[in-house]
Amino acid sequence: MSHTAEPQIRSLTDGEVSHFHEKGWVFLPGYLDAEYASLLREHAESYFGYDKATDTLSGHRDPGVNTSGIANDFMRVSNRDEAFKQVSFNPQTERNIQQLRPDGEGIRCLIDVAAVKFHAAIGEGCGPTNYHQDFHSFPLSQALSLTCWIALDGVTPEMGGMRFFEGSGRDDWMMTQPDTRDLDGLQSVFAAYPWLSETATVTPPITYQPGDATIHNSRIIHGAPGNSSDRPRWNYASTYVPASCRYTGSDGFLTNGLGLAVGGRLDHPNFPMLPRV
Ligand SMILES: O=C(O)CCC(=O)C(=O)O
Repeated sequence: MSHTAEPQIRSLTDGEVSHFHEKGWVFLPGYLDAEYASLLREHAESYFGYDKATDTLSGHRDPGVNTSGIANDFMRVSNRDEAFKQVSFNPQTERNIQQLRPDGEGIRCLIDVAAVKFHAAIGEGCGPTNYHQDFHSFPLSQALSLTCWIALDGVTPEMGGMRFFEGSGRDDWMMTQPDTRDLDGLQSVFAAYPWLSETATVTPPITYQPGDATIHNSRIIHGAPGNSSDRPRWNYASTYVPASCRYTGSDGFLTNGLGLAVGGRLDHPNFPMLPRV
């Protein structure tokens, strides 16, 4: 899709960087300018076949869209759409990620995803995001990847604002994954990992304005309630790793079958470097 606008992505404050290091996540109000967030939402609406005026699915959905009970997503939308690419591969994004996870060799993007958690009237993809840690999906020597999750429209708690188990990433334990228990509620997580109640505090579901973002590390337990509102929840999430990280050879849906050398770098077109200035 074509567009002419340039995204305005702001830098991080010292307080935000400290919060991330201490808590494993950080809320970034006004991270991307709201106008550009709305532009991305419009592009996403068209890929997902959603007509805002009538609040219906038009039936035409891009073949890149995957549907599930939890959310509908379009992985690597930046390969198709320059407007998304200008955010996930922006030099300011590189500077921001470097502040949180410095690497002299640079930063790679592992995956970027435009997603929508629809509302009940649409009837699909409105379920809760089960509580999980991300690093199971990424078999890398430096497990601490970062995900930047940008709201493309307002997100209220009822729409499924993200929640984080602050403190859950500090200890040397991990959730089993995939967890056969249905960890879609806070109580089910505490029941499965009772010691968490002593070490972790759960944040309330976050309210986002268009362009607000959170960045979380891949060890923190996080999830989201389902969308019980009457509006879709739109977001764009990109996951970054330090370029010096190496492939461990373990199972991972992004790395399986790519012919990556165990112990080698992620030199593969699926994992491009971010530009530096
Ligand atoms: O969008 C959500 O509800 C969850 C996203 C998530 O788990 C992630 O970005 O790591």
